[in-house]
Amino acid sequence: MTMKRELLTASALLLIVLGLPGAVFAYQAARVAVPGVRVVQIVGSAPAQGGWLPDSIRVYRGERIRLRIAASDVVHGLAVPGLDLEVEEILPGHVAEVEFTADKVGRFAFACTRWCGADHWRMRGVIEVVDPSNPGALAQAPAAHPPYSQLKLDLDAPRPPVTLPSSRPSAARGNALTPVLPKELSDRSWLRTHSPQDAFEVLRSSASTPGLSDDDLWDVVAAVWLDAAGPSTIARGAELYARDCAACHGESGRADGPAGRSLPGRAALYPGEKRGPVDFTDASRLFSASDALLQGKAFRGGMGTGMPEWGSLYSQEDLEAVVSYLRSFAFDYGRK
Ligand code: HEC
Ligand SMILES: [Cu+2]
Repeated sequence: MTMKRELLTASALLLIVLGLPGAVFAYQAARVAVPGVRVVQIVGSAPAQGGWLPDSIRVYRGERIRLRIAASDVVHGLAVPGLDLEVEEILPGHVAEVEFTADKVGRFAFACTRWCGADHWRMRGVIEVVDPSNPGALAQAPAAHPPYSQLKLDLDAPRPPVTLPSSRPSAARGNALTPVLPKELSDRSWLRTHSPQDAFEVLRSSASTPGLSDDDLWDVVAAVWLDAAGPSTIARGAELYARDCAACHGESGRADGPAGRSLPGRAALYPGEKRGPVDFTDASRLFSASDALLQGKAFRGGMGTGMPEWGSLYSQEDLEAVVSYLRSFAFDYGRK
């Protein structure tokens, strides 16, 4: 017993003797500039006050960079998805730091991740990593070929009409019907490139679903969509949606977010169409669009409608996740 206590005291002493100078050195190391590390200061303010300053940062490949980020007004967050960097919280009056090695050449968009005012989504900037042996050449972003451009989809074309269900299609009811599915509906790539209306039509003309009403078939379509996305993708999409989309499209997808109200919306493209964001519970619109098309809209943005582009910030996986989540506004996936 005493033996053990003595050992504990001795090791505590040892920790103090060794640990104290270590702590002091660490403190000093944090205060003097570390050779080989370039410090870049950024100050964030809500977009109406100027956004990020600077919003364009140029570094050389191979440099070790320390971002020192301050907030001048309210809480901001900063993410550089292409460099896998994120600072979740930048409190006014504090300095947040993050360090990285600029190991790949390119243009990497960054954005605020905290709701900081009506124009929050405009709070963006870019870090350009240039090749030190050819600094004059503009860094080339790796070309993105999202599915919609490979498929040559016209994102703004009028859509075919939808056979409207009488209520929100329920995945649970669809699963309970246990239909034998035509082969298209168990093919992921078919599902990604076709609309729910296309799937409905395949089911309706299939010999394997006799006796099912149109509403039953819609329930089956909801079940198929839920199954193809999977719960973890939808959960990831829900996080992205809450962070980046709900401000305009609304928490329940009904286009009633505070930042969306005064936007031109589709009226900017076609006179007579609705102003403001798209209502994701609107089956007559959402069921005639494929996931690839909706991902394309989110990738490219809305050509003067007020819908931001997300292609510079989102990976293809992010786009898939957020679109699989926004399907749950028109399909009942069993959430509250
Ligand atoms: C600043 C407000 C705003 C934000 C933030 C916003 N949107 Fe939009 N969104 C709009 C507006 C306005 C439209 C209508 C214009 C259009 O359809 O081209 C729209 C349309 C869309 C459409 C087209 C739907 C259709 O049927 O064609 C999709 C998909 C979409 N948004 C997805 C998203 C996603 C995903 C996010 C978050 C990552 C997001 N939006 C964030 C304003 C916004
Ligand atoms: Cu912000």
